[in-house]
Amino acid sequence: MQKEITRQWWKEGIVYQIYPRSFQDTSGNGIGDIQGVIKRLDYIKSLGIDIIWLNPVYESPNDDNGYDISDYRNIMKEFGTMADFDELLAGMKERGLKLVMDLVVNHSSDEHEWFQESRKSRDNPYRDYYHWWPAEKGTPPERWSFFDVESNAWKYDEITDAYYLHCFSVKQPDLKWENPKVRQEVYDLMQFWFEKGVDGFRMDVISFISKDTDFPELPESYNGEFIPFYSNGPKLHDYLQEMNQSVLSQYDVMTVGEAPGIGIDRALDFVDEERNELNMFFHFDLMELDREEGELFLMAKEPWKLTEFKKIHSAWDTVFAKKGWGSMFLNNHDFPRSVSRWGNDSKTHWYNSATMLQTFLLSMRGTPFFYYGEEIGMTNVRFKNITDYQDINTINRYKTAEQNGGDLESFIENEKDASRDNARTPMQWDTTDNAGFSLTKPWLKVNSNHKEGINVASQEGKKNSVLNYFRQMVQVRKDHPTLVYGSYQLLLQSDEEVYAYSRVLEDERYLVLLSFSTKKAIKTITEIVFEKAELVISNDEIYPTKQNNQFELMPYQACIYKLV
Ligand code: TEU
Repeated sequence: MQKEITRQWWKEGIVYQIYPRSFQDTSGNGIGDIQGVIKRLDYIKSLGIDIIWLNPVYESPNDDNGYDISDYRNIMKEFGTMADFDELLAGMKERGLKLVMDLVVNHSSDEHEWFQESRKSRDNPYRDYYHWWPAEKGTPPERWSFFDVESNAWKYDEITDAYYLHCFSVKQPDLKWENPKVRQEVYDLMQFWFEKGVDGFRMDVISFISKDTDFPELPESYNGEFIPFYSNGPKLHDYLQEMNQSVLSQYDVMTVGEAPGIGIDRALDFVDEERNELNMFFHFDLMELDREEGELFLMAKEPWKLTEFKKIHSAWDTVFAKKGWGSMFLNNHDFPRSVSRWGNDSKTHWYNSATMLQTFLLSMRGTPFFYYGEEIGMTNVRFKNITDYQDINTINRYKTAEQNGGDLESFIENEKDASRDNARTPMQWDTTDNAGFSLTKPWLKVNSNHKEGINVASQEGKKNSVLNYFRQMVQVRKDHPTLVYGSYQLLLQSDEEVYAYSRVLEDERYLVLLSFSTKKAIKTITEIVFEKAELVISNDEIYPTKQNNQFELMPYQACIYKLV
């Protein structure tokens, strides 16, 4: 049955994520800034995208590059001023671009005034803004922390002889959502940004906000995986509904929650329209595909399989077939570059695989999220020395390995594929020494392949460039609402070389063929009946075959056909 279509700008829009630290430096300190984004607005507009998601730009001591916020109503000094921000927003509105900000409210920085007050005394008015465990109760029950060298989420604080909870670094204490004052503070700051005119929020680890504040010992059912355990908070949906009622429902805005630990079975709890919570969320199933079981940062020994890749996307499409709406992404600031991870960044296959993956994202149901540099096929940097890494995640896990006498060489081998810094190297604008990102030494080394064609300037005037294919494919999605709203049917389910599917809306049908193989592939589509397949777009030459339903694909070729 065809789902009833409710058209929304955030369903039809294409998102471009900007990690401002790495996008464009204009102040000359080696760090990207807001003026840098302003400088590149015409470029961004030229991509055909509609929405920018900006990673955190708020005041922050940068323990975790802006995900540790010390003032939610001010701009990070390295990035500029509020006047710069206002100029950015105005420049975007002029160009018809929407702005989605990052909302990081599971935790704040320990340098936020709330925490500074909270730690002063046990009866401070802000005490209850955070989770404290008085030392006289003994050592608190085990909780795991992402960026803690000891993996311990409890940090002892001498001033009040108590421990505070930090699911991320020691400088990211968790806010206590159980306190209604905290929730009101969050709604107020959201309102502040909406009143300025921002168009929505991407909500950082929103699935973690609710906690059992008795902090019981881990239950018997606990299986060693903290992420799903953290995302199972008892009041999570009460808070999201309250947030919706208090703020979101008053504006025409887009919300996308980052939801580690949320599987298919709980998906609709967040996005079923009737529940009035969020519009979309990011699941982590794909991000776990090439990782060891339960280990988000450890590459699996076995290569990932295309059939599994298809299974994940097909299953998630089914969840939202009747209710809710999905999101599609292949990389972001936390995960390696898509072409290196899901495609093939060797010289031979780079162009086809980068454009094939773009075709995939732009021909699936669900809002597509691109990450800066993906439009030019930026690749993993694969740093060899620990001194080149800047990410707290890599650095602190390295320290842990060092302390435990772990194998540091294999640690670095793993980080070459897994580290978040792979995705954070500066945007490659041209072939000059710092890739046009900055006139001084960038905060994180530039990938040297900006000299070999992976940069905007070299690709701009070239017909067959990853960049220009991206623009063309964006236009294809815009011209064909079936690719946005149509139903999805998986074809060639058990094939390990080609991902094939149809998209159907009323009497319009499209066939999408994506090769994930380094070899030529000849496939016959038998699941659907058609007489003629008219080509809509392809990233390689088309080789006609004898039968109508047979297709020969070059390595990593992508084609979309209209079926008649
Ligand atoms: O990430 C949350 C998250 O679940 C991380 O585990 C993510 O999977 C990890 O970074 C992968 O390496 C969010 C932000 O996206 C991340 O940048 C922040 O560091 C984190 O929250 C804390 O705010």
